[in-house]
Amino acid sequence: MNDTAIAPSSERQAFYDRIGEHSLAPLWERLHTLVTRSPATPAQPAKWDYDDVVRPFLMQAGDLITAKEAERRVLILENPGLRGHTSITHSLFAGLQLIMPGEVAPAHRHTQSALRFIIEGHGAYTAVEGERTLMEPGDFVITPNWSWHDHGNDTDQPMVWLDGLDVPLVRLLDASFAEPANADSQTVTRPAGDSLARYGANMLPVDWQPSAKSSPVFSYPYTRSREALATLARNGDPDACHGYKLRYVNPASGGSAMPTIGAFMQLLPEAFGAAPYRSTDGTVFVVVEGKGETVIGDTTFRWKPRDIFIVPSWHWHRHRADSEAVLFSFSDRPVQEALALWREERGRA
Ligand code: GTQ
Ligand code: FE2
Repeated sequence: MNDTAIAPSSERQAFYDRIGEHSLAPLWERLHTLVTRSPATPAQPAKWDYDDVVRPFLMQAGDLITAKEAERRVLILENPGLRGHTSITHSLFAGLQLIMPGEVAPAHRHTQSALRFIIEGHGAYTAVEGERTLMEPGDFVITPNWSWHDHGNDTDQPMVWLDGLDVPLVRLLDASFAEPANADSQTVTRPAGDSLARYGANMLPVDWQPSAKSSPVFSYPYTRSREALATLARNGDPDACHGYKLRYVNPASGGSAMPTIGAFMQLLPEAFGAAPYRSTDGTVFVVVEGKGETVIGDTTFRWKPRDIFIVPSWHWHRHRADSEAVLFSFSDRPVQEALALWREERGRA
């Protein structure tokens, strides 16, 4: 790859200046940075240490501003290669949201899709379209695009979760719409657990036809995901790159839970050393259980529960688990697959 632009002679530069005044530019000065032989993301590998770094700052934010005033009290996990862009990968946003006891994050809706992956606290709720879901660590909860949602904490402990949204993707497409609700909290119209019973028991209501592209199940409890992984680990051999890995699905379609964001959970057995892997979907990982490390390129990131790390597009990486480990992850893979762009490559162990 040749990274250096052809040095323009002063005559060429004068020409560029003349055409620039007419909103014209020479493609030949830029083509090599656009149509690259392989992905050249500005996103960098990075890790956020939850217990020692992020959590103390998050609690300080709790003293600084209320959830109501902030609308959402979130610390953005901003990729060091994308500072100022509010992005963790080129297409995705991630942040850690804190709700203190007694607080409400007021109801609104928007065209951005959101996932919540619960980090700490027990029993605060997210309400989606009139149904409250109580949250526990390891639960995966979705807020499909254009669905009303508010969050509230009726417990006596702080509640923290990771937000994953397609904000940068929607910005790229200039397709953002949003509106606040009339009241801070939605009226509860269905009991907690209703959508899980209705759509999440490997059954669907007879004669029901999906009206949206997102999953009708709002909550994927950790107890169920964890049990599935434990059973897989007892019953067969791990994948060389992923260990035991499952993806969260929309039960009505078999596709991802939301059209723009794919989410996954994997179990790495004790002392497992994964083979190298890379794919075009830059991926955010959250450590749920266990200790280990992930080597991304030539940097080793040590991790423990609640740490968050990012593997940018097309970066070779390999996971190693000291003790049995569980990793949650999300990426824009469904978007890339729908557009026939997604690629992966496996290396030798
Ligand atoms: O909880 O509704 O991190 O609308 C960013 C935008 C969270 C939310 C974020 C949002 C939310
Ligand atoms: Fe929101």
